[in-house]
Amino acid sequence: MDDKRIALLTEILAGARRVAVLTGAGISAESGVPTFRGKDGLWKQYRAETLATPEAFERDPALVWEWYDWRRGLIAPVEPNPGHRVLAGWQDLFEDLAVITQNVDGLHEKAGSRNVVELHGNIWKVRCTRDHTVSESRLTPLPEIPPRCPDCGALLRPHIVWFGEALDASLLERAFALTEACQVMFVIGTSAVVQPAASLPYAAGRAGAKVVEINLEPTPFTPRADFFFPGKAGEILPLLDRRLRDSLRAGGRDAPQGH
Ligand code: BV8
Repeated sequence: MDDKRIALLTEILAGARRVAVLTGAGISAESGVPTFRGKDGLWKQYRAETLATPEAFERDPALVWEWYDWRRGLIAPVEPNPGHRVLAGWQDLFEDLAVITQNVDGLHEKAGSRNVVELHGNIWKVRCTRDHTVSESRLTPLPEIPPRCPDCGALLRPHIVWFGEALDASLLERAFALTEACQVMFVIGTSAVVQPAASLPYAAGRAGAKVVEINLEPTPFTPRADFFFPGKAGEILPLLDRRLRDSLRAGGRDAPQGH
């Protein structure tokens, strides 16, 4: 890790009040949650993009629910990793720290993050296809596939945004507002291709924020990043956290040891 770059970023962070963080599947990889791209993105022979669509659900709701039941079974036992925990800890270091996630695994909240915008929904929530009531369901495995609404018997669907479906307008608005108001934006563990989430880092740059990307490998956004730290989020974030807290304490700020 380039020490001079870390020192420069730590200085910028020490003066920042509003920070926004965009996360993707990569931040949960070290917790054991499969990512979308690459060999992880496969379930049986289906690509995630073909199962996570209203058409697939229309065609075969049981198959789509089998896939979500499998993912819920994978996610239920896993714990947040040091990457999630550092972000939760940063809530006490900045005046405003918001996490905008594409992940549906709920691990940011599990790590203690309070200000989380779940752009693509949450795998532990279901929605009635008749009256769109949203409720929580944590049963794994699901006793019945496809599950039905306990009130009206209609099919339940995951409360998740599928490809070709619009995101919740108020959540998207909030994500862009947080992005355009921050002084520093982190872009962590996302391949930065899925829209509209992938537009957020560019909006932050246009609004004058410093954008910091952390990823195992460069992404289409990397040429526009002010800082790019290649590597694992669960290793790089704790390092940045230690350096930031050291510099804040050196500056007389009360910044207790991190997670
Ligand atoms: C919409 C919920 C329209 C599902 C998800 C052509 C051009 C532009 C756009 C489109 C287009 N064709 C279609 C579109 C639209 C489409 C889109 O963008 N498609 C892409 C593929 C081109 N977008 C949509 O369909 C959106 N809706 O446009 O609606 C509309 C508008 C108005 C009215 C009606 C309709 C909806 C998008 C949301 C879909 N739902 N998830 C579920 O989870 O089941 S998207 C899903 O895929 C994830 O949520 C996430 O957003 C995306 C996966 O991306 P990542 O999270 O980044 O994960 P990935 O595996 O790709 O990458 C992981 C990265 O981490 C890698 O870079 C890797 O190197 C790195 N990494 C790995 N380990 C680590 C790490 N980094 C650090 N540390 C590590 N340890």
